[in-house]
Amino acid sequence: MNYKIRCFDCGTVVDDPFLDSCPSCGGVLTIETDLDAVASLRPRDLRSRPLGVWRYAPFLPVDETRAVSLLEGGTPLYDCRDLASKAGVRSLYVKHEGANPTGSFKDRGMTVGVSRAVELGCKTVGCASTGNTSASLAAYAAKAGLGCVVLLPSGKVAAGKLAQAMFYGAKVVTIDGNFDDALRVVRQLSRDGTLYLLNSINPFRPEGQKTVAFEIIDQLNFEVPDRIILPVGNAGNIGAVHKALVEWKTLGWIDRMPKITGIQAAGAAPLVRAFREGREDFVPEPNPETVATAIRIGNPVSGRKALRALYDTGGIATDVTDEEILSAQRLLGRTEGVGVEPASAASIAGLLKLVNEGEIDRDEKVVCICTGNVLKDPDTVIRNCEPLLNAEATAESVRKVIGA
Ligand code: AN7
Repeated sequence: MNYKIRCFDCGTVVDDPFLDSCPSCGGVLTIETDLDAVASLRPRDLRSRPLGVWRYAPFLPVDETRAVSLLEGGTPLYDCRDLASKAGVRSLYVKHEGANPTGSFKDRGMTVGVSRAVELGCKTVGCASTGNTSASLAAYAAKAGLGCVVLLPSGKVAAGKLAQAMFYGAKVVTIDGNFDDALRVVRQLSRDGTLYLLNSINPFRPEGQKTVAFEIIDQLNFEVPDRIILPVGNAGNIGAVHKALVEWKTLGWIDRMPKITGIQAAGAAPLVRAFREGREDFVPEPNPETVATAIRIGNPVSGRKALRALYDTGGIATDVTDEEILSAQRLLGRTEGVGVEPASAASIAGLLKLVNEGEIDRDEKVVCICTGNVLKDPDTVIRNCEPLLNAEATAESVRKVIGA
């Protein structure tokens, strides 16, 4: 595939593959897909390949034959009828990204990002992370035989994610600061050549993340949903979903755009504030705080892409409290048997809130993207569920404690 690396803000074409922002304006970079190169394709041409990221190889800017893959994507799209009726919408689908190889949506971007690193001949890759990016990068670096360095905000990464990064053999560095501080430092390490940066500021990452939107449309047999709701932290994913839909709309593969709807945690919601004021730019939140540590981010690097996605599709952004997040997480688990981590449940919490407020029409067909697996953050689950029951080793004692 032919493509150009372009500045999202000023349009400058960037040749140096190691830059992490626009040399003219400092803006965030994006890949310009050459849609002429895929214009003769039809959706059915892709259907002979298994559902997953690499079904969509003609839309990805790396050589498929040298892909570093753990068979990512191809995640379930659940038709959640009981939850739909509880939420009060016509139909509700949940895209369970926790079913990816390392348990989060990050694997879609990482297969493309690490393939790019190999293509460029890099020896060491790295990222800052609230947890999932580090877990994913560590696994793909292991698969590719690359060194891996991850910078994590000290004390604020869920146990499952920390365990994964350590397990796959990355050098795990905890930083005295939050995610935004860690990202600032890792960008310096990238500029001085210590590592190849694989945060979503690297435009190859969102290219892989586009495929979640392709899959949703594919799984719905090209019947476009009215709305796609997803949690927003650093805002890589929401911009990627938008880019995917624009590409297929441009090709005529879909005839309309779903309203893209972004949900942030109330303590880390700079983009929601900007959206409410109708601004193209946002003011960072200096002290982000939320139980959903995955999206505990105050200065989203791709924030401008997120705002564009919302405005272009007539979507909405809103924030949800920690309580709303935890209660939506339990509701999804106990109604549908789908276990997601707190940040992912923000999309469900946002749906419930926006239906109640009358912002989402009860006649809509909605897809919620749930980005990570419940096992990522067992401590939060255990803290927020009913306490364990203990019994003597007799049937009588068990009957008593379960109230039978
Ligand atoms: C479960 O791992 O930023 O808006 O460093 O782990 O694309 O940032 C994770 C983000 C949503 C937000 N849900 O996605 C990281 C990191 C889960 C996440 C998000 C994240 P973006």
